Amino acid sequence: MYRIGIAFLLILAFSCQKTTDSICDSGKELRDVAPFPIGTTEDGVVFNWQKAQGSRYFNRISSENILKMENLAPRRDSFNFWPCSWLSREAKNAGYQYLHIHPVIWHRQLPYWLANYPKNQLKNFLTDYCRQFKKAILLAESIQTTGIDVVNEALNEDGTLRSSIWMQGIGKEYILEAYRIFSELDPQYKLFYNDYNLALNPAKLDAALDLCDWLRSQGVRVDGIGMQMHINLQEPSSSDIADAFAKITNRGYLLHVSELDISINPYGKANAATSDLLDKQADKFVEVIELYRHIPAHYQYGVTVWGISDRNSWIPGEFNRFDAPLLFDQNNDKKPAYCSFLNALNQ
Ligand code: 9MR
Repeated sequence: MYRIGIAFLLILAFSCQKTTDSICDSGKELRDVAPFPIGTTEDGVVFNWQKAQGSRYFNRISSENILKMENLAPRRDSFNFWPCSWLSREAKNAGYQYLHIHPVIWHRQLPYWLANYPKNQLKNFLTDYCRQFKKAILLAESIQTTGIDVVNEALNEDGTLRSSIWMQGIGKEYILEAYRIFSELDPQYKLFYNDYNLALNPAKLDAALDLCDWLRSQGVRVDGIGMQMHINLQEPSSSDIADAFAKITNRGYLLHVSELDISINPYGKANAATSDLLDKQADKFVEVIELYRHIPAHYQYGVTVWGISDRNSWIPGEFNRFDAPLLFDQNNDKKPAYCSFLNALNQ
């Protein structure tokens, strides 16, 4: 009886040890355990010539701002593609493995001079820009470029095409032209259509899928959909996220959770990150990862968190409110969400 009691206590002690001993204390980080590439963005930091921080935790980097058109075509008469090779080299030196190029054609962060550009010459400009960008990607091979957001945010919330400068000057064909040029790349470069609110708004997701199907029917390559996933603690719900993931993969597209962050203060009512909010945020990060892990592995292009520390998040500046949507806090310390995220990736 006495022996059985000791054995029972030992088993109990061992199992308690196992539960408290989560992967978080093991020295392993996200990139060590993730079954797919796990990305971040930090060119807010590296662009200021500081040392990159994220490669200890993440193995893929997305270009946050540095490869936007305002930087690559700053003057009307010349392109400036050096940031492409610079980022690829810096990312490699910092210890990243993969680069995701974001974005080629977008309606924001355009060069100022483009507003007065003759509309009837826009198509030639777009063609030339895409060709030169494609060449620059091929030359910038310090680390492997795994994917490219060829067109970003072309859709309105009701699923119609956004009336951007590209739509106004060229029409829907601008999208086809951009994918046509990038389709010439070797298929190892995965071509994405990237947009926001795709889980929250099924009409917009359907429109994105229809757009990509249409592109494919025109003979160009579109490999995947980037769901940005700038989400919050309440929305979208777990079942909305699951439905969106399933729709995308059932239609035969790779899925990139491309700009994940989880606002804890979407309505601007909080002014501090309470432990209750941080725990809820951790749970929501886990929810996303668990759902993502359930899609077939060959559709898992990876999950990218949109920044490292709350200090560099785009949200407080853009919406003029307090928020803390990322995995590291203002002091670059890990938040509760980091450990939960790590454990969820390690399942
Ligand atoms: O994170 C980017 C931020 O630093 C910029 O100020 C902002 C300006 O447009 O763009 C942010 O990134 C956006 C991304 O390129 C496309 N999806 C939405 C992201 C957040 O606005």
